[in-house]
Amino acid sequence: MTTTADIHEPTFLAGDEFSIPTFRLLKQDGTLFDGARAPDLEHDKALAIYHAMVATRVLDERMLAAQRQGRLSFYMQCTGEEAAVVGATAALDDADMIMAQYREQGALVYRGFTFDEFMNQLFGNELDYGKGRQMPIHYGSRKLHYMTISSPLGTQIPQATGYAYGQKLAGDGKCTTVFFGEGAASEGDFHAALNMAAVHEVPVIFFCRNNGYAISTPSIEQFAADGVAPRAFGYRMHVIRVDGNDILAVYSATQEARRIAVENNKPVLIEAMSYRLAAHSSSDDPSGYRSKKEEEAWREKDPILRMQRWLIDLGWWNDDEEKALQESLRREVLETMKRAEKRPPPPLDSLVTDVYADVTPELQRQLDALKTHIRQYPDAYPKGARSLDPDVRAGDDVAAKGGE
Ligand SMILES: Cc1ncc(C[n+]2csc(CCOP(=O)(O)OP(=O)(O)O)c2C)c(N)n1
Ligand SMILES: [Mg+2]
Repeated sequence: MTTTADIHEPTFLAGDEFSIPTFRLLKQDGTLFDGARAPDLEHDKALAIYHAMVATRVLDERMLAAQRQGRLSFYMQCTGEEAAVVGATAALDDADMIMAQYREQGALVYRGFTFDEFMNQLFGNELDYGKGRQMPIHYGSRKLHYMTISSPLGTQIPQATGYAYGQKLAGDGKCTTVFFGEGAASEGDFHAALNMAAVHEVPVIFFCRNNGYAISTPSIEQFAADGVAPRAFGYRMHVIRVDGNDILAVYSATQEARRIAVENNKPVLIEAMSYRLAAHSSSDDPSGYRSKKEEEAWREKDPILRMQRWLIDLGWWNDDEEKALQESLRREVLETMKRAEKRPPPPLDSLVTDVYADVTPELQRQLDALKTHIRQYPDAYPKGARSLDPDVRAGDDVAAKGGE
């Protein structure tokens, strides 16, 4: 425990003496601030980062449009926060664990999750790793060390501490990065996670995306303190606030955070200041709670444009390449979407086959009752659904033909 000096007057402190600066390297015009030094980012890696940011933006635009056309039930965009998410991921080892909230698809794009894999989850078809049991955007990939998304806010934060504790015990030189919004940081789980991580000295990076809103609640109405960063002091944890729209600053801060986490077994808190440029989700309409003027001011700080200008200045990118990239990504999104839409859903039996080692009699009874119901009311179920008999392939579908 820290010993402190005695005082003999009741003197209260409110933390006002702490003012947390924001780490910035890149100006919006693509040039560096005076005295700023760009991190070591070689040509291929810089372009891989840029490619992932643009791919995330294009995927988000097309999938929101698909939701509006009624092809998809739900979607969430990362728009405006691509630098924070992709920049952080690029600074990690590819085998480090990532536990995300739900707006971090850029991390998956960077690690190589294919558009086909995105689409299979979004449409809940037979190739979806989650077997169609979750809403769209609940991605996960064992291969890419990306824990499956779960909707209840904050649950992934203490899980990250636990996972990182396991990594420390294994001594494998890996760490865990957990992403969450400034809104989720108001959950009790956030505090439990930070305290446990600091006490047990585990290699975890707490990456807070402060994007200004928790659905319709602006961050100024969420906490009285100066954002989320000062909370680290309460747990005696390293902390940095970074401009989340500055790809170089995010990359550099996360690289250093990883070094502290892995070499010293110390947790680190990063607060990335950004803005959620799109609606909270496809079910939200921000015009009811914020002005176009505010959105426009942030559009001027677009992280993709900022990086693009830096790349063009270096001679690593040009307008023709930009146009070709945009076109090929759009085409790829549309092609993969069409493919995924056509695939049948997972077999009905998969609802119960891996809940327990063996299907329990009660689950079997429920499955049989469901099948009876589908046979009775085939028109109420999606056409093209697989046969109720797992041995019969789609096409020989019973429900789609109007029942047995
Ligand atoms: C425990 C819990 N409470 C409430 C919700 C509903 N909810 C979903 S997203 C959200 C806002 C989260 O805001 P933030 O953490 O800032 O993330 P952002 O959406 O801004 O990326 C809320 C309240 C939930 N999913 N889980
Ligand atoms: Mg938020």
